[in-house]
Amino acid sequence: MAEDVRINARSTGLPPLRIRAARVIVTCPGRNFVTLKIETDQGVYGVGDGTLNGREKAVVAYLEDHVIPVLIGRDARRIEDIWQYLYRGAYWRRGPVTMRAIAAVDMALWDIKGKALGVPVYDLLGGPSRDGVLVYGHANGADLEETKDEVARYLDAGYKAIRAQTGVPGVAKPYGVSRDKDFYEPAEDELPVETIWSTPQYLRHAPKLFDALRVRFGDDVELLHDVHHRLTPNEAAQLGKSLEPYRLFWLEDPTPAENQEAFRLIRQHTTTPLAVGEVFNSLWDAKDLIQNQLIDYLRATVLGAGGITHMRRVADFASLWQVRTGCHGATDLSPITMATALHFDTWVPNFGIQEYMRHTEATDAVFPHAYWFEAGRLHPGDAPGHGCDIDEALAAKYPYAPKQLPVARLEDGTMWNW
Ligand code: GCO
Ligand code: MG
Repeated sequence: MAEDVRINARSTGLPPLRIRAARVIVTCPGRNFVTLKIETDQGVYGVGDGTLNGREKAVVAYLEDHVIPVLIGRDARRIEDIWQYLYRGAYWRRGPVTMRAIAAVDMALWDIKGKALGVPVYDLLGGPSRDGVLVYGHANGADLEETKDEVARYLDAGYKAIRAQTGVPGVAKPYGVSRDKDFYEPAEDELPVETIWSTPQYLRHAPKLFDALRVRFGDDVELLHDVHHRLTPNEAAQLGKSLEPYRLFWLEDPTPAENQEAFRLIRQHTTTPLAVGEVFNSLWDAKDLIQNQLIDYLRATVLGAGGITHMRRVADFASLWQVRTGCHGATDLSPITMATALHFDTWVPNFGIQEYMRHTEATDAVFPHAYWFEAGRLHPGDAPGHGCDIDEALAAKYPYAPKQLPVARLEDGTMWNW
């Protein structure tokens, strides 16, 4: 008689991993990061990122007051059940604070499960779909000449895809142009810096940037550009049309996306690929854009959109309409998010590209990680879990410093979209 090989329906191959403690670590190695550390009774711990640029303390309070108390004693193996508990149990569903708190828990739980099983997270998701994750870097300059030189520098560094942002004549602090060419950090001051925006100046200047870049670098380099929510739908249609000769990889955030229907107007006038979603926090923010094929890339990521557990669903839904991922990866997402996103990127079938704004050396020291850059791609490494940790002793040397993102006004003083 063959041995009874029925598997106990409750066994997962792992012993119960009871959550015995969890705490939030806030550190500011040049900019603020919010990290959740979850410890289990088996000695395995995991870390997750909960950073929300300019609103970090809101996520800290949400985690400390409303999440950690309900985590203690739960089985860390039950990633999905804990996600559903925190999402449905919140009652006040969705929103950037709630979903980043859930994301911090989710990243930490996937990290724990990978460590407990001794496998990298991408193997838990279904294994690699690619060798290395195509990334894009951020070239920016005060004027066309400096921007061209910065693109050349990123090409020399091995990037295959480069976002280009440049100064706009008559606009004092345009989006995406930084003093430090390697590290772009917009949240510079305790109170929001007021910037002025001129759409007419911008619409006249943007095509000149990409004409200059194609003349100097030819067609091989993938060029991206971020409009950063500054245009009306019709203005975005004008811009998309004017940039068609330069074949951008994508035009990002052309107009605010609360009204997903607005993208239909842009789509009617231009074939320039569109990317949106770094400010989205759930599939519901993108559902109409995806199913009406109004975008080509979705910028939501494991931090903003509730962790791997939700991002898998978002990506699968997007794949039905051939929308690809283009995860947000600015410096205000910690190396824990970058590490976790790279495991997601390594697995996800409808991968597009990963943003890669390098962190400072101080940040990389606080968050030691397994991922590395080579020939225009990031590689997650094969450490168990997501491969990123936090050096708590070093983190403690960088106390929280209140910072806020800038705001934007039009030249007549009208509040606008930063
Ligand atoms: C990007 C984003 C950033 C945001 C920043 C806000 O495309 O990387 O637009 O530059 O402005 O993440 O905190
Ligand atoms: Mg952006």
